Amino acid sequence: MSTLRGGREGGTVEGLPDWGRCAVMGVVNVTPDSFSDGGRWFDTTAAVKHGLHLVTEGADLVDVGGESTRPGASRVDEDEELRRVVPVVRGLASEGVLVSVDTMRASVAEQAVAAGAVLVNDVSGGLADPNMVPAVAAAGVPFVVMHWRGFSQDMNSRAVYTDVVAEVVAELRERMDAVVAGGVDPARIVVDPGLGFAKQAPHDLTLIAHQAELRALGRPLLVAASRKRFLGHVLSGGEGAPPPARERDAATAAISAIAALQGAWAVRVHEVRATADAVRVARAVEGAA
Ligand code: PMM
Repeated sequence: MSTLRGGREGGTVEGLPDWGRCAVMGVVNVTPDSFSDGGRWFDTTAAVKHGLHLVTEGADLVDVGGESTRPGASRVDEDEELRRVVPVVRGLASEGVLVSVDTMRASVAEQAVAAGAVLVNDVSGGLADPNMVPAVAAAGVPFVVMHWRGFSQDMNSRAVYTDVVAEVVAELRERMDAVVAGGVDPARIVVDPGLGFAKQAPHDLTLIAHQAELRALGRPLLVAASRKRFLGHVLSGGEGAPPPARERDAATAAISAIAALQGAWAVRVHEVRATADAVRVARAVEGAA
């Protein structure tokens, strides 16, 4: 019997297509300082063009964000976040792209949905803004609930676990319950372990190795490993300087294949082409099992 835990079990999310394999979410960070691609798409026209390019490379969804969440980052002003995000969402949605909005603010989520976004991706899982859960419930759109322990400025100090898998699962379950109690349709919830958020490299790797336990939460899983610190750590062997973020795309594609084979619903990546290939290969292997 096969030991593969197939992607078809990744589940479906009410309100979004079933792609029949792990979906690919391409990232457009409209920020001057994002963790891995900051400054490159900090202009509406360039950002829309980049999002369209990611679709041609194989992205099923494009995630648009205007606030950097790299470790140590301070918060962006609400007006500035709206100014960055909404026109890019509108531009991509008007071209028929399925757009997700990456924000911790209810106002940004609401205006992005009004501009055509079909999914709200909140790295705080609704904790940063008390108006977020009611806004998502009212909008009736899918919602990504990520594991989060606090804002980026001091999140590294919160990377303390006795059993990272059990604690992340328990904290995510708590958030899922709160989000459902707040009126969000459980069929529209996606969960995400929040790789790199209040986590050190060994925590991230352990969570990937134990993806089946996260899937036991019973909702589709989003895995967002792209270019993150733990990959730099793996590539440098923990010694010497890690390769820069933009040289971590092959490592990212490796995680995409692993996540897809373990049944992730979607992977969120900056460089789409290699991951689009990786998830198709994973699906083919799974089909042959
Ligand atoms: N990571 C980043 C931004 N948004 N969204 C979800 N759902 N999960 C993540 O892990 C996540 C995210 C930070 O990465 P970036 O600044 O390099 O895009």
